[in-house]
This record gives sequence, structure tokens and C-alpha cells, in this order.
Amino acid sequence: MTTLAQYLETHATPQIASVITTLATTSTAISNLLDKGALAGIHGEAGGENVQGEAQKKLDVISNDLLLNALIHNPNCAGVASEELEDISPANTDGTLLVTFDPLDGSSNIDINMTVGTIFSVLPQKNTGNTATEADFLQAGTNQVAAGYFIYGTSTMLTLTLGKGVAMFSFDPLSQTYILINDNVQVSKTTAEYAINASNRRYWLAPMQQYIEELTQGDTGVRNKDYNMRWVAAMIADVHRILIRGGVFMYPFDTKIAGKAGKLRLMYEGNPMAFVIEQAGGLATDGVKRIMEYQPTHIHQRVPVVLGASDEVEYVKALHEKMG
Ligand code: AFP
Repeated sequence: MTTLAQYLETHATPQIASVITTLATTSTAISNLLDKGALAGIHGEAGGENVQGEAQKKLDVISNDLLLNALIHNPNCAGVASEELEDISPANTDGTLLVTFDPLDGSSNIDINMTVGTIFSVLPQKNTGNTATEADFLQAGTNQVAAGYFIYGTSTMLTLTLGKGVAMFSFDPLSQTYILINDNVQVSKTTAEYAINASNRRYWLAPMQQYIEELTQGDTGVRNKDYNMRWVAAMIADVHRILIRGGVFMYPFDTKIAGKAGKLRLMYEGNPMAFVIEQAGGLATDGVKRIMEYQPTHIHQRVPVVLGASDEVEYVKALHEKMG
């Protein structure tokens, strides 16, 4: 049995290991709160809105505070950016790493006792010695040195990439440690399963409408295959399923809200998940362009997402190129 601590000792720099350990320790506190559920008084709305204009759940706020507080006390962490907070939080000027996180992805699932998770991305701080600013965070996803997610499902798990493949860990409640269960997670090149919120169909661009139309034609249609659909409304869970049994996940460009390129956030969801999926052999684009090559202009910027099985992601790209 390999524990997370043992894995980090041989695969990560001491600085990255320390930050991942802080994230892992905090994830167990979040997981414990989720286990207590309604008994811990954590269900329901917190009463405010986050920077994205979304109603905050109590547990969104608690998870955000737990992660923020733990990370800013880690000497290796130079700054933190959270999906829930308007501004970045500078931490230790001597720190060499910046951390971005979505404290509780899929938070609408909390009250219905369904899967949620914490997504994180670790970037290098190039301005060590100075107080971190938003500009320090505006790095392309290709600069990430670590990324992954904690999934609070029927069991709590960690999926982690340090840029050399993807490892999956399962939390053992007895020893209170994460145990390695797969050190070489791979996304299958082909699939017959897709994930998309189809209620947004009328807002999609023509190539995405065409793609989903083809997938729903079944084995007598253009794709000669019976496709199945799944949607958990929590990106971590949909991505986790793809890592386990394959698939393609999409939150494409839509015209639902003027000026917003889809729903998902580049720095808290798009980049970390793209890093994980690519490291597992899949692809992650905005439909055409590689997500990790976006040069961010704002920490809360949105990005259309098409990720997972490379054959499908390539097919979507070809449709966009053909149909314009
Ligand atoms: P919340 O964390 O605000 O619930 O949003 C989750 C999410 O960003 C992503 O994890 C899901 O894939 C997506 O939104 C679900 O969106 P729909 O509301 O369109 O189903």
C-alpha cells in the first residue's frame, strides 16, 4: 500500500508535496462535514452571492474558508485565488507556488445528497519575494505544476497529476489517509457515452447542435453507434466517470447569457481538468482550441469546454472547422 505522503515523497518537490498535503488535510475536514450533512447544519443557502452571481450554499462558504485559511498559512503558498472570491488572497512572499481552487464544485448537489468535489490547480509564482498580485495568476494552463480534484461521492477520492501521468487515491476513513489505487489512469480514446446539459441546446452554435444531433441518431445514423448520456451537474463527477469508464464531457459555448463564453471557469475548472484529462491521454479544447493554451486575462474568465475521449474531441473540432 502506498499512502499519498509516500507517493508525494518520490514524485513531487517538497514545496508541491507540502501544498498538496495541505489541500488533502483540508479535504478530509470538508468530507467529514459532508458526512454529517444536515446534522452539521450545513445544508441550504448562505444568503449571499459569489463573484459569479450564483447563490452561495453554506458549505461553499465553509469549504472556501477552510481551504483559504489552510493555504495562506502554508509557507510555500504565495497566493490563493478562489472561484468564490472576487480578489486573489496574497499569502507568503517567499512562497513559490500559487493555488487556485473551486472549493465545492457542483454545490447544487449538496442538498440532494449527491456528489460534489474540490478542484485545484497549482501554478509557479514567478515573482517570489513580492506580494502576489492577480497578474501573477494570469498564466496559461500549460504552466500548471499540479492539478486535480477531491471527489466526495460514495467514497472520498483524490485524482492528482504532477505532469507525469495521473494517479488516483481513495481515502481510508480508518487510517485517515489517502491510499494509492491507480498510478496510471488512462482515458479511453473511443467512447459511446457523452455528458452535456441538453436543455441549453437552443443556445449552442451550429456545430455543437449538429454533433449532439448525430449522437442521438443511434446506430443507424451518421456515427453508427448507440450513444448513452449522463449528466451529474458536477464537473468533477462527470470527469471522474470519464477517467474510470470513458466518455466526452461538454459545457460548450452558448448564447444563454450575453458576453459569457459558456458557464465554466478557466482557472478553477477548465485548466485543472484539462491538465488531468490530457495527462490521462485525453484531449481538452474549447471546441477547437486547446484549453491549456488560453492566456487568461482575468481570474474569473469563462471558457467553453469539450474534453475526454480523443476521438470525440477531434470529431467536434473537425465539425467546427467544417461548419465554421
Ligand atoms: P455549481 O458548483 O455552481 O453547482 O456549478 C457546477 C458547474 O459549474 C459544473 O460543475 C457543472 O458541470 C455545471 O456547473 C452544471 O451546470 P448546469 O446547471 O447547467 O447543469
